Amino acid sequence: MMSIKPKIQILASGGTIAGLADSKLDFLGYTAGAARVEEVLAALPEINDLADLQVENFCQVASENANPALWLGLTKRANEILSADNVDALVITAGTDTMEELAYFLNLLLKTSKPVVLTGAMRPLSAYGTDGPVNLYNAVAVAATPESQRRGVLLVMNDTILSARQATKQDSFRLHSFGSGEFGPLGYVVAGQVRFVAWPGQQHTLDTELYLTDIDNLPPVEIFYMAAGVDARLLTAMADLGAAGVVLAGFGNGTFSDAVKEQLQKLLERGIICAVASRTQSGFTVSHLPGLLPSADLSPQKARILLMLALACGKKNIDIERYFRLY
Ligand code: DAS
Repeated sequence: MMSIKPKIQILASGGTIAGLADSKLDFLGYTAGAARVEEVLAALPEINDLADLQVENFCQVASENANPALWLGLTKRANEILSADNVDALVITAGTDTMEELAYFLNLLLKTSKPVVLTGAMRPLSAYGTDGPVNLYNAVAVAATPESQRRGVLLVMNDTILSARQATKQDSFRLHSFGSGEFGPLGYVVAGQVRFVAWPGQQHTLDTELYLTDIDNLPPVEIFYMAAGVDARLLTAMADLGAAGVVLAGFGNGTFSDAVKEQLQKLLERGIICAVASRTQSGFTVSHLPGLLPSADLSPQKARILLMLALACGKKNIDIERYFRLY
């Protein structure tokens, strides 16, 4: 009997998976996003056994140059692709430096139950032992699996399936760079064999109250990183430069110095929405100042994404506090 393959669209946005250098030993100084995704696929004829693929090069950037405007454009295009009847799932290739932010951004805004999988690489396409082609193969295998539906946006790197909300880049150059800390992976994928072991714990995609149609611009939200003796006046500088919100990467469970407290109070009086995350890698935060919103267990960089989107949708403190717990 003839098997019907799923129709999967690959949307490429650059990164190391499309990185090229003159030397096969150049693992660090290559040009990210130099190749088109067709060049990655050329190394992978077996991928066509998994799915009927369509490809689109949305952009070719190094993800350190990504920004909310680019993420908004990518999200709009992804929503368009996912709404087509002839597309069963979407795979997005991206740079790993800000992949966790893009993944969470999509997780909050895409309105679909179809699988959406992000992948990239730690070694450029031109290097010995590049992980890009096998990561792409595994990402397509995960996207082709009906079990991936309704799990929110997934991130596939180094044989591991992670939730967009929890995934974080936790190593600067090694292949096992991505993890989810104490939350653990959602599953594994080895040479295209997929095994899920968990569901994401928070609401995502169809279940969030954040809609792209409400969003034209994202208000600026900055991160202030606590360190002993840090100059608290920099918080006021952020506000003076136009920040609509500030995420404090606090100590421990969300603490900060008296000097920072004084500046935070001034920001709150000016109507700037302030949230507190933790610079620790696990656990949750509490609010040590009235009006300061605890980000639960979101990292500072993901708390910033949620705060930006909530502010863009015109949400107020009461909703944003709820979103930090639910999303
Ligand atoms: N600089 C990196 C980026 O594009 C390379 C990578 O890891 O993809 O994010």
